[in-house]
Amino acid sequence: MKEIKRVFSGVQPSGDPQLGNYLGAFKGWVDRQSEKENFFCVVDLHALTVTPDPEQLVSQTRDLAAILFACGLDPKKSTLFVQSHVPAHAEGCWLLNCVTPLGWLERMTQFKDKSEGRGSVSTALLDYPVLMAADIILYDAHEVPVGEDQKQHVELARDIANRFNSIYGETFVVPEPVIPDIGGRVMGLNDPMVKMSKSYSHIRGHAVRMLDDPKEIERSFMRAVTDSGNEIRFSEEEEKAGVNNLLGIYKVITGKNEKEVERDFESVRGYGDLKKTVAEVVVEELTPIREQYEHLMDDVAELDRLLAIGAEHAASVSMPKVREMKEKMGLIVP
Ligand code: ATP
Ligand code: LTN
Repeated sequence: MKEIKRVFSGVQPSGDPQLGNYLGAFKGWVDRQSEKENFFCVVDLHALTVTPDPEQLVSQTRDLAAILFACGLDPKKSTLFVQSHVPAHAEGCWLLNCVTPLGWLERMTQFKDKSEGRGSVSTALLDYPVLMAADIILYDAHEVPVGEDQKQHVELARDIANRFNSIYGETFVVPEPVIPDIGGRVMGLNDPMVKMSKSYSHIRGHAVRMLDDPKEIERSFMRAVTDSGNEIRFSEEEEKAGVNNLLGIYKVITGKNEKEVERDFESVRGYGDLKKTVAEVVVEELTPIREQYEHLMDDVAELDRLLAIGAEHAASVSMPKVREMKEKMGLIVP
């Protein structure tokens, strides 16, 4: 089995990427890309589970890839590719379906949340975590950097890897989720009890979108829901969730610890100034990313070329793994 530690993570092209994606996932991917061998994937097949508009899916897939490069993913250090460009993922998913008990999938909280209230959901929505397990284990990834909301899915990937290994013999590395302590859960600005999410980024005041211009970002923060008090401190209390969220965002971006953050706001009077300061650091962080994104989108052919190189490298790792699975499972491999 592989000696070098591998990292795998993915993101769905399911809407406008938002600050939570950046702080909970992309920033950490970029900051640590020199340490290990990295694979990052725009998971368009996962996005299909909720039947998006085809034209929108095309543009969201390119946009997301460009944003990831713009955040600083370096093709020399990280392999970035589009999931559907590497057939091993869909094929591996089918093979893993055959060892995954249905009950494991029915228990997934994301499935329960996403199917709630819908008259009918696709089979693919239920199967979503098996495709995600294939993504991860086909690369023998040791580490999966994700936000808190994905922990249960990575644990399922561990269970599936263990099950396959115990039926067919050692085949997969059993992956570990790696969750950042605070950026792991950025909350909605309109409701600090709900996770900021790109599927809700069209709802006014919910999310800061990564490509919003500075004025829009400032407006979103100024509207952020807080409490009726005026104490600027980290807190687990439900009432302080809004302020806690703003401080958490500031903390991850500045890289300061909680004491230093609270000290920065010691002499600040009222939440208006807190919101303004947090908006400023976010604007400073996102502006170069937006500019680099615009630059990359000026040459879509070059973007597609980079993604094709990524897919080729990804396939060179995952296709042999699928072959090994097939042989072990008793399929004739030509
Ligand atoms: P969707 O609304 O389509 O589920 P999402 O915005 O929740 O999208 P995903 O594509 O599901 O984002 O996730 C991409 C990565 O961003 C994952 O690692 C996920 O854990 C992380 N992430 C998403 N939202 C947040 C958030 N609010 N705080 C921290 N991390 C987040
Ligand atoms: N379900 C993940 C996206 C995802 C993923 C993966 C993350 C698909 N495949 C593999 C890590 C590893 C989400 O963030 N919603």
